[in-house]
Amino acid sequence: MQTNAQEAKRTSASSREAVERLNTLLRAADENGRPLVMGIVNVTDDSFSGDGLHGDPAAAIAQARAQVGAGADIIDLGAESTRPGAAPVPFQQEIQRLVPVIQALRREAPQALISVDTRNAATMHATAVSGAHLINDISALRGEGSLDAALRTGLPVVLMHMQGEPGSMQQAPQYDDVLREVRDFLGQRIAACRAAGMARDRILIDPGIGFGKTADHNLTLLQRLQALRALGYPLLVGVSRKSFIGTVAREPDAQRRLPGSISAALWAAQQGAKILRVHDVAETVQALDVWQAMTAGSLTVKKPNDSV
Ligand code: 9MG
Repeated sequence: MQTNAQEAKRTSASSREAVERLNTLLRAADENGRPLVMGIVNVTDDSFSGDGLHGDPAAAIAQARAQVGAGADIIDLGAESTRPGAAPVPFQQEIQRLVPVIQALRREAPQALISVDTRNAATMHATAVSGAHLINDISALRGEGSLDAALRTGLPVVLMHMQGEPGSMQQAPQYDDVLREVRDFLGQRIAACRAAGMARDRILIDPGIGFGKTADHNLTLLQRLQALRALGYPLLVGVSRKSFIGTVAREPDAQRRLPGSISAALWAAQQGAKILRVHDVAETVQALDVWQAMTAGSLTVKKPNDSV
């Protein structure tokens, strides 16, 4: 049986390793001129994007393994649906769904970093102890106790912009100036994390495409990603199968939005996104291979994991 002191020491060593591994991959991504790929694995009941695995850990493990095989650098595991209109999931259920998947991935795909998509402080703690490497919080650590919990895990965090709550965020999103408001919000959340003692190299930011935004708001943000990069933190962008793609391409079926998703992912890469969050890993990796070779003007395609 481990004492609290032993557990704290082990957790701090593994969180230091997580920060180092993520930053090594981000540096490799910079050197190679291509973003990292984060595969989406949803252990949820939701099947809006055709990605819900009905809370089945074995299916989640198989999907994550396949994504790592297809070239994902990071796997983002979520147990609470964040699609518009979704209801919150109790943290006990979230932990119950996530922990077995994290433990299996640590054993079976040790080369991949494991991200946990959660807004709950208790889930942040439990999944960090189980071996997660990154916290992806769509509410940018504004939930009760979540900034403190994330801080104590020692893990890197993704701070995402969202207007409102998933249940109602798409009802009437409104901004005077979406770019300024998203940039100011992210700046304030960075400042809150830094003031609480979080190191610079633990923070990533995300404009939150589709979270309390119309198609026009999303397009403005994607057009001006450079202005968010100017905040000085690595930018994660998730466009995969999102509704603005359906609006632009007149495609109501989320599962038929792969071409639009790849087009938007390459645009984000061109604007300097450092991590792309995607459902279709193999297809996105192939698109990035060709984009990278064309950018370099040579046949050399170096992937982040080649250099680490
Ligand atoms: C959980 N989730 C769904 N969409 C997302 C996005 O665009 N970014 C991040 N960080 N998480 C997301």
